[in-house]
Amino acid sequence: MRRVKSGGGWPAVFYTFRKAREAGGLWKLWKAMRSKNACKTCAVGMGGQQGGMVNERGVFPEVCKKSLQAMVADMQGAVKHDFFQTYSIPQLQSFSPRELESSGRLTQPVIHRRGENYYQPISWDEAFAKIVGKLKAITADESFWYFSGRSSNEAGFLLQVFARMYGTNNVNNCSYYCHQASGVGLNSVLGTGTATLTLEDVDHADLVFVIGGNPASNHPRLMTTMKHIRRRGGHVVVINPIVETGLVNFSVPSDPLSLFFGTRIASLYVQPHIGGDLALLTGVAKRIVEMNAHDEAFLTTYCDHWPALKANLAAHDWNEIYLKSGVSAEAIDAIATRYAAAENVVFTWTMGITHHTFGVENVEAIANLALLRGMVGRSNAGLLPIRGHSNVQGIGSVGVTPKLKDAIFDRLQSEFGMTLPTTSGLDTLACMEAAQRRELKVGFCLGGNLYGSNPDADYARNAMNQLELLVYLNTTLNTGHAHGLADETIILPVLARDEEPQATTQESMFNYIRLSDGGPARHEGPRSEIEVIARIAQGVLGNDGPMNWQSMQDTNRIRDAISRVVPGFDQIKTIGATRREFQLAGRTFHTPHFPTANGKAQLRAHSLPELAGKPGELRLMTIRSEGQFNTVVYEDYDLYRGIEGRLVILIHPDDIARLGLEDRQPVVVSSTTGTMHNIRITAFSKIRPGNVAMYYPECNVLVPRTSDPRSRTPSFKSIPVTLRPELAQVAGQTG
Ligand SMILES: Nc1nc2c(c(=O)[nH]1)N[C@H]1C(S)=C(S)[C@@H](COP(=O)(O)OP(=O)(O)OC[C@H]3O[C@@H](n4cnc5c(=O)[nH]c(N)nc54)[C@H](O)[C@@H]3O)O[C@H]1N2
Ligand SMILES: Nc1nc2c(c(=O)[nH]1)N[C@H]1C(S)=C(S)[C@@H](COP(=O)(O)OP(=O)(O)OC[C@H]3O[C@@H](n4cnc5c(=O)[nH]c(N)nc54)[C@H](O)[C@@H]3O)O[C@H]1N2
Ligand SMILES: [Mo]
Repeated sequence: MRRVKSGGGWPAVFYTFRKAREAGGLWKLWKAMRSKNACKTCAVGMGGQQGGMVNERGVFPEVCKKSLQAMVADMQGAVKHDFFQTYSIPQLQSFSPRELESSGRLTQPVIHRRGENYYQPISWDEAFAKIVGKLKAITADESFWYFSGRSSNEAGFLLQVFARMYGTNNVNNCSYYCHQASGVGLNSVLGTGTATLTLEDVDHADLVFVIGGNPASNHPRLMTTMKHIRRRGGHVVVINPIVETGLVNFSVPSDPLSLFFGTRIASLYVQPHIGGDLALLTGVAKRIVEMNAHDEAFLTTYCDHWPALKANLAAHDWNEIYLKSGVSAEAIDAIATRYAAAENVVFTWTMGITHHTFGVENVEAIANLALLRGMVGRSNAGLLPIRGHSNVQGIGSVGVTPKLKDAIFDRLQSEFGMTLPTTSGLDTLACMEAAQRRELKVGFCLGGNLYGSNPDADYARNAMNQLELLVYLNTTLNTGHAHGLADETIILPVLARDEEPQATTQESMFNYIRLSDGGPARHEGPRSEIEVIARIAQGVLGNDGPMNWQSMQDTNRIRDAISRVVPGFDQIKTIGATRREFQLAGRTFHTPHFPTANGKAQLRAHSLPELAGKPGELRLMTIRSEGQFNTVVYEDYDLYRGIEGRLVILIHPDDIARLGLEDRQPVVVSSTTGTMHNIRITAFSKIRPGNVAMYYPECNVLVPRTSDPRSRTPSFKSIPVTLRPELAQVAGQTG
């Protein structure tokens, strides 16, 4: 396959037409894309009341391949009526993520009982009775509640409140495998867990750092912002062990000039080793102080612990910094010089920062670096974790975390007269481990693919197998439905956001609340997530307690409750009537006063971690291709990296030669956790030697359950691995 020379561009345009055919015509797809619903893919956020493809600054058209993929997937036909009689569990297990996703929309509740070979249809009433009966028969702490980030604030709030009233804090979301380190790190420094700025601030920046992410693939709409910044003479500094094509040059499809000629994105591209960021960020901070380019007045007035950080930076040895970051003195100097010359600087980061055992420290180091020059707490500058799922931030805001924020906890008790559990509750990884130990009996998954997103895939399968009942609310089939099976497994088909009978809300990574109108159901069968949750809650707790679950099927009532308990959400109460979308109060910091105990930012000093791996080992990062959305794989090729196939290992030609291997040769990849056979060596000169990459979720058998002690996020990006040639070639065997 020919490698494209820039991201976006004509391939994205042609892709639109191809996808339109699948969706039943361009007009049909256009109408769906323009409906007043928040975009379904990443958390950059667009759509809502201004109509699809419009961002929060009113700019149109904003569209990316991902949103088309997600939309067309929801617009596909129903799973064939004899599908579950035709394909046995072993056959479903042999399906690829792509084959499962494209089997069609789920429309009929189905159940699988251990020992049987097939899923069987089950009526909604029978399914509800079974779930309610089981929940009544166990104690609440024998259950866990996992949420993905696509569901609405209303569904998220309703389900977490139900789980707590039922009696457990085993409530968590996919964030524990994603940006949890950002929340913890930002809170430790600033007392707030989300972006400190608005989209408009980013548009005015003259320097943007893009650290540990590939927004050209994963948040393509941000590339328009980068394009504007470059055109205005601003700069973009990328820190990434892979030179990502789309971060070097990107053709913004909605801009003719950019479409034809491409736009240069990175002004400076620095390739650290995987896990080298903490050393690198520390080095840049050290250099800034050496250059006397820091803002002493800001640091002493608005921050605590400046003397400690200053001493810590001075004490770090330069050679240790070069060694542990993999970055030269010249490159560190170049970054510091650019930073020192800029006036309005925005720091963005993604999974390359959070997916480490020191993810929280990484985030704190970014915050330190920003504070060093007073780039937090004013307009046109600040900190921006680039969030994943379209409503993952909202789900967290409305209380989907094991420990509720004190304010939410107190108000739920005082406003509704509830008595809530005070146990600490289990995070996502802890739930898997408790399930493995048979301490849990029931799992309930609001969307997502808990099995597919887990480290140590064999362990995850086994843990889920220990459960007595697993309930999935999903729109389409995924690998979890084939592998993550309990004694009884029930799949309930639900409506997508733009098919909801009532309006719902979502929160973007800029803390902006959007209203989605919903729309006509595309299929008969799927039900609203809210209706399903309320029905189960009503069955378990009845309607006479502090919450009348029957009446809570009305999203206006849910929003009323959210406005009464979640700080900053007052305006959500009336959004159904006013249709006025809004910026959450208390989240944007345009003055240097932070919600910490004394209002000052808390600088944090760090020691530098060793790079993962012993001599002879390679460091593996597990990443997304351009053609997938998390565990849902739409295409087997990775357009911008020019990679065909997914059972491959991306490795630098120097490493191939050093190991005496050859391009395209099948190898065995081993980690402390697992082994994969028949992985194709794929020469990839854009990756920093010593580091390798493989595609998630297929490679999750290799990922250990090692996690960051502070955020409990698995170390998905720094896995020591070894390679050896595949001797006896076993066709198709990968596990
Ligand atoms: N198309 C598409 N869009 C998506 C998703 C998707 O699957 N597909 N998923 C959504 C979700 S939930 C999320 S969380 C985001 C994920 O968005 P990203 O974080 O951009 O996705 P990953 O593929 O995990 O990207 C990892 C990037 O970090 C780099 N990296 C790896 N290790 C390190 C390191 O140690 N240091 C540094 N500096 N860089 C490193 C890799 O080279 C790669 O470019 O995207 C969201 N948007
Ligand atoms: N090795 C490795 N593992 C990783 C990562 C990595 O980089 N490397 N990344 C991690 C990250 S960042 C994340 S966020 C997790 C992803 O974890 P999850 O969010 O659990 O997984 P997804 O693959 O996004 O979930 C896809 C499923 O969501 C369902 N779905 C889609 N829309 C809706 C809807 O509107 N309602 C409902 N109820 N269901 C819907 C579909 O059925 C689809 O099959 O994976 C993590 N795992
Ligand atoms: Mo994510």
